[in-house]
Amino acid sequence: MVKICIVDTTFARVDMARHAIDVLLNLMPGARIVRRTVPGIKDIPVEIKRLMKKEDCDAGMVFGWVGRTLNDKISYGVYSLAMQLVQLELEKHIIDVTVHEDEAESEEELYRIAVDRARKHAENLYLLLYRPDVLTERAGTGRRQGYPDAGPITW
Ligand code: RDL
Ligand code: RDL
Repeated sequence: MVKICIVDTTFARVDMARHAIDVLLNLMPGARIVRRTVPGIKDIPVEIKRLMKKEDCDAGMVFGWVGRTLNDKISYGVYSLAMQLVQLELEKHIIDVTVHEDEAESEEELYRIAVDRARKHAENLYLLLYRPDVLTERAGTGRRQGYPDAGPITW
């Protein structure tokens, strides 16, 4: 039975994990999901690392929301690097689903980006675990999460 650890934040303005869990359980009906929530992105790396070890999860997903200010962007840089280190140390994939608040002006568009990114990256986690062949088939096809696919460049 596959086990997926999830950490998200109260800082986020959309409950992205809920949408990702919906996709994960559709693709992997037997999966066990363990979820924790922390205040902000800088609290995620230690929480997900501890949870992955304690629960012996096979893979993880983290959900971050980055505000519009320079301080927020610096926080994201620190967080993102820490998440890479956690993955290298655990030797397990932890998909990073992050929405930057300045990706869109309207709340409607931000919501659409957040849900689409969460759902598509949940599928990506399934593919990383069970269907790496499908990802290889998609190599070079300009896939995007949160937006329509950019598509391939053929020349
Ligand atoms: O450890 C407590 C906080 O420092 C931590 O929760 C931070 O992640 C909070 N935080 C910031 O301090 C900040 O400047 C966050 C952001 N920006 C941000 O853009 N998104 C967050 N947290 O999730
Ligand atoms: O762990 C899931 C994703 O976070 C990871 O696949 C990222 O590499 C996806 N990604 C971004 O989040 C981003 O802001 C990518 C880019 N930009 C990018 O420019 N090129 C990528 N991925 O290959």
